[in-house]
Amino acid sequence: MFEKSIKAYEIAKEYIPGGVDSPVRAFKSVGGTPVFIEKGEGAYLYDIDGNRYIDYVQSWGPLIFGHADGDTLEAVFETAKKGLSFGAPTQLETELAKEIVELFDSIDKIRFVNSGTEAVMSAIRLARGYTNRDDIIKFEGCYHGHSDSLLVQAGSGAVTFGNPSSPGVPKDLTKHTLLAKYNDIESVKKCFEDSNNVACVIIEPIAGNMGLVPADEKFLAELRELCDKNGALLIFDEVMSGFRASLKGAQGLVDIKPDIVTLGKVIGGGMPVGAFGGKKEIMDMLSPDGPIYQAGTLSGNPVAMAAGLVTIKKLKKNPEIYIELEKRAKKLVNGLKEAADENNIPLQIDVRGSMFGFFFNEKEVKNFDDALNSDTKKFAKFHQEMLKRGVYFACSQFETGFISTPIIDELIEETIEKAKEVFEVIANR
Ligand code: KE4
Repeated sequence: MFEKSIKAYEIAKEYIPGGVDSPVRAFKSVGGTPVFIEKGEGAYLYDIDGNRYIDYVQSWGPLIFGHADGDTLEAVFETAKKGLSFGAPTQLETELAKEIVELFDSIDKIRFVNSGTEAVMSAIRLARGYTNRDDIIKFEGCYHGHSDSLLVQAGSGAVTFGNPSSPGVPKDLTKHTLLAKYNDIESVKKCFEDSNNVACVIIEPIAGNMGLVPADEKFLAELRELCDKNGALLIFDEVMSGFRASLKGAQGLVDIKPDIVTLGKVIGGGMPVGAFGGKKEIMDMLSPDGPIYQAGTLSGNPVAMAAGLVTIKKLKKNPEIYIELEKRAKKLVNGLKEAADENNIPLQIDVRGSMFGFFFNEKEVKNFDDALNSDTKKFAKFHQEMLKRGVYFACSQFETGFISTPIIDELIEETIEKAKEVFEVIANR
């Protein structure tokens, strides 16, 4: 079933560390060989062995209209014919910026970069420069890309200052990153007691990197108040939830306004795009008008802008898409839950717009400690068995799934039928 992928993986590992260009793709937490993809079409991925999968990863979120969307490809082809990149301003950047600014009350101005990591790294520098403070607060279990200040794990004991979570990240840097517990406002207050030098708090308002764990609205409101009280900026990292949880991401679901927003994934329509935006008085601190430096050779390149523009315009023209995608997401997770219940397998499920998650866990998951109590062995078995049956879920318990427009009810029903088989296999092991 996977012969060619197995061979391709061996060869890839000779030239690329771990055989992949991003670690999660290596299937380390679910076992087996990552399947090498030949092509994507609508709801489906096709691997080099000719297997077809219903794809609930959708490139980790960007492809809200599915693989090889006709409108997006046409925009890319037409724009590419005029040149791939100029390193000079184009009106496409202004057009996409305008589409996003008009949607978000919290964004007066926005700058494009090439990844979510770059967006967050730049937003952190902007917050530090604007407040003239060095410390930041992040939450255990939230992932914001791989810039040094954010590769931090909880320090020992009660201290809130973080330690590097990866070699190569200087302790001198991570001592400026304090860690709080998601959905726990007391832990944030503790961080503000431990530092009077906090530039910003950064949070995924709907966490998608510990599995799907939405923040309680009350918690976000208290977070907003705490930031105001302490003169710190609030950054919503909506790289994943932006245009996925709703047309306005988490900000379309809760009435809390951040000072800076980071975006990515869907705004590139499958091409490399990240962005960070916020109030004019903050954003105007950026070079060339302001003193805070940030730059990028391919930032705002016309081909990526064209892909993002056609995607955002289509979403804005059809906002009812989100109601439909949420219905399908709920149909999927409710079907999984029913099948798991029939086999006495504990499963926690949740949905936010087109995002869905499920934990092999006895209790509701409210933070990273809860998430870590999940049965990752059961998850791995589920992933492997579903893959063999032509269903491609995220290859880690600590990720989120996505419904895109070509994933229609019939495919969700097919997925649920296959999950029933797999839960029986798991229950009878
Ligand atoms: P990128 O640098 O990978 O484009 O974005 C980093 C990032 C920032 N903020 C949030 C909330 C994110 O979810 C991400 C990236 N998400 C992961 C998926 N869990 C990307 C997949 C990967 O690492 O390969």
